[in-house]
Amino acid sequence: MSFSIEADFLAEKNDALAPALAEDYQALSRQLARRDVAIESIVGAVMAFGVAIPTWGVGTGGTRFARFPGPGEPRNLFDKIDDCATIHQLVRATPTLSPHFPWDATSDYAALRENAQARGLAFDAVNSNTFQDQPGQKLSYKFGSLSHVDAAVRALAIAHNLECIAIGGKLGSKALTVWVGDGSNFAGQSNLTEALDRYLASMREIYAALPSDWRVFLEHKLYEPAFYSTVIADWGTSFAAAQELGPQAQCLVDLGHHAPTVNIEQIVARLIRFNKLGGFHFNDSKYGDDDLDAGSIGPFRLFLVFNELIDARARQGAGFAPAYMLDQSHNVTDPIESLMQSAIELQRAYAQALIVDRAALAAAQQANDALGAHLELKRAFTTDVSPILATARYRAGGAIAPIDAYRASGYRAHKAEERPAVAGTSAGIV
Ligand code: RM4
Ligand code: MN
Ligand code: MN
Repeated sequence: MSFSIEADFLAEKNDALAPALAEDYQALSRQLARRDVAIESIVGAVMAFGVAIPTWGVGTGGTRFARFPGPGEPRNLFDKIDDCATIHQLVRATPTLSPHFPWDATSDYAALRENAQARGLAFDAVNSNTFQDQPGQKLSYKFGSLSHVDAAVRALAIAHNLECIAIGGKLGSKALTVWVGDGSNFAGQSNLTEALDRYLASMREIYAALPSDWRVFLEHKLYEPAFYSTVIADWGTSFAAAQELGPQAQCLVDLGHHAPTVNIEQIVARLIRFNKLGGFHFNDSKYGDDDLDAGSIGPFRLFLVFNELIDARARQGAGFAPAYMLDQSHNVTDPIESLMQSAIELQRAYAQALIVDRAALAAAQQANDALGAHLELKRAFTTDVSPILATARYRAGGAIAPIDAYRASGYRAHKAEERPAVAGTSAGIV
């Protein structure tokens, strides 16, 4: 028997908190009404918000030095689905999973899809992996994959991506995310132009295999594992590659994949302008690809990204729908707690962006009132929208206080008993 959190248990926890939440909600409702914001429409929008959980995120992550496995880690994709379902049960903001292959490989994808569906979960973008060699692999990705100098290695990497599309088809996915670690560690090691040409030629073959209702997301990253040059290092290269490939190719912005001082919200605005923003890998970072929890370092920056998204939606309408995914590595926390809190932080940034007075902001911009415009953003950002988020969760059947409820349930301790540690688990990233 696999432990899950009972509805009665959750209801009891919520009952204790509901009266105080109602009071806070009323107070916020009056505050927002004075600013002509109808709180109910924000609650509705937050309830409709969804972000995909990366299957690799429910395992404990590691650093380049070590991984310290936690108790009750998921041992396979079915365990991961249990954890993702628990997260969604409590936060009601994570209805999809983004799987990674071959980490999540299994023999029966139809059964997998049914299992997820039965837990109320669906599949978002599938991620390919040509940055590691798999056991028994004949050719190595040590010196690259899609851009490798050897056509046989490129063919292997292309075939893997085609397999990911085929698996995604069985799971109901509509997108493939391609991140390659290809690059070089020494000046002169790689011909910078030819490496990009080879990448593009490989991507053309992958693009040609996409079903017509699919998209392919190109994920750029400044450095690591390559430390001198990376083939798809920045949004400019990613954009140009997506442009060459065609309309089904779009760019994916992983927040941690930029130089520390780069203006990410402006990159987002640029990609939107050229219709090439495919989606996000949300996380936070202080130095590099730290994969810290979303909103834990720079909540204002996260808000500014959502501010661009709301601005774009106002401009482009409901058809504007980038894919939202988390991509984090949890080294020192319980991954379930981190993922719940991260989803909530995204909803917070989203709700805050929704209450920006766009007319007042536009007027201040038009009048060159720099501080006035800035204060419009700050007014939204400093509004505590927590009662909106809690109310959205509560109404959707989730937990008013998800982390407290999760801790009180003893879920992790139960899983520690049910899931004896196995060697070579694919959970987490080292
Ligand atoms: C990379 C990148 C990819 C993710 C891998 C695990 O740094 O962010 O999106 O698939 O890590
Ligand atoms: Mn990523
Ligand atoms: Mn990354």
